[in-house]
Amino acid sequence: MLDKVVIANRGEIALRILRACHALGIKTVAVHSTVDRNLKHVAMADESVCIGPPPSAQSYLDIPAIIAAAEVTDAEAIHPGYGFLSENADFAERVESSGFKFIGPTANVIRLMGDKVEAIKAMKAAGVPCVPGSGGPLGDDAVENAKIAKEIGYPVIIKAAGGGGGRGMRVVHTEAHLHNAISTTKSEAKAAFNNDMVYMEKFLENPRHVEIQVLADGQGNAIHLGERDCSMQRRHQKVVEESPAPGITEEMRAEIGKVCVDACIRIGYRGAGTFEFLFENGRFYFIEMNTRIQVEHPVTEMVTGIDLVREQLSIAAGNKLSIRQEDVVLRGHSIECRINAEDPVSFLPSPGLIKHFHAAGGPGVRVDSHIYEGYRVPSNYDSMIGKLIVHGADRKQAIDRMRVALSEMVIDGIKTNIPLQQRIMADNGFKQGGMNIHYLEKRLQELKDKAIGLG
Ligand code: MV4
Repeated sequence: MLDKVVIANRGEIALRILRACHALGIKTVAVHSTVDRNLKHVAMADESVCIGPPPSAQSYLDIPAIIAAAEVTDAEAIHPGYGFLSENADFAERVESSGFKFIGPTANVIRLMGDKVEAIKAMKAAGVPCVPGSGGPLGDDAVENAKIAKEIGYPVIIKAAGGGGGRGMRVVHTEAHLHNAISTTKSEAKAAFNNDMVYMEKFLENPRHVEIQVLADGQGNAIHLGERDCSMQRRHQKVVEESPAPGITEEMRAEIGKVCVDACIRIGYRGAGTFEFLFENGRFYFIEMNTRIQVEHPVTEMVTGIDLVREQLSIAAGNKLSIRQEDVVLRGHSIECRINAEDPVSFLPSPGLIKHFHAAGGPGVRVDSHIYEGYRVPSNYDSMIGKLIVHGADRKQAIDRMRVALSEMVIDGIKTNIPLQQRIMADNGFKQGGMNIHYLEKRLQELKDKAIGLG
């Protein structure tokens, strides 16, 4: 097993990684910005290093500072968590060339998946079902582009190759708007990602977001751990996630799961990863792959009983996968509610001092959070302050447990989205399950228009 790990992240995921390390007897190094010196995992870590001022660019994104922290503490590996440097191929490369293990895939695989055009090409070649599209970057020939769009059929979506996660996209409904949409997306992509490459896909109007979790050891072995439904989102920020996805049969899961596993082996994938699909009319369409541990990984852990961060650490230590596909059994249903320090109506961030905190508890209830009474939520980072995760024998029991858990949770001093989550748990569409990616935003708009409650 690894000897000592630098946790190159903050908040709840830094704490999650620290717990997995300590359970395996791995020593931990917390790196933190000045404003984060009171983070819970910093107090619990074997060692800590302050790497810079509050702005992420000068701390959690400062590659030399993080590598220097690994050097001075004589660490063996670096875990990037999610966000920050987690999908930065140059970071992975510099970690490895400095003699440390990067807890994730190789830099080349991160780079491949970071270029959405190349990622789709690789997945298509591996037999993964993709959205009908241009199959490559768009050129400057307006006539040729119009021909591609006509073949795909309107509406189409123009996406930046360097984008992902909802950044740099534009929907086009008619040929009259195509040329302008391509030009605008290109110049925005150039400014945002320093890469003006764009591609075209058929725009799916009412899909669900369903993603497949995989684990691979980079030694020819890979497994899938079923799917998560992440359709409950607002402005590309997931709000509620669950596993299994309502309506996905065992046969569908086994089929798409095997496709993802075969693709992992084909591209030499290593570590935990996620295949993101749009799911519409009973079919899966690959859109992108995430090469990191994700925020919503706990719902998969709850239904499989597999500790994903432990597996990441084991794979990075050079061990072969110890779990066979036939040993992966999905049991019951799990739901995660993200808890954000924000106004539940305006969604504006609400940083500040936490005056009282009581965590929810009881059977099948898990709280992944770094907050405590007296902790001050800084304004410099993402507003997510934790996740409430429940498990139940079935979806109905999971919703019931979440409803009770949300009502037990006390976070005083700042505003949180707990009231919003309570309304979602009581909403008829959510209770039915299988709502599409537009459902929450539509419901919130109705709420504004009519000033009525969800449900
Ligand atoms: C799409 C799509 C419809 N058709 N691609 C947004 C995030 C990025 N990962 C891909 N996204 C989308 N791609 C095609 N061909 C709709 C979205 C989309 C979306 C996807 C997943 C979750 C939430 C979303 C919200 C708006 C749009």
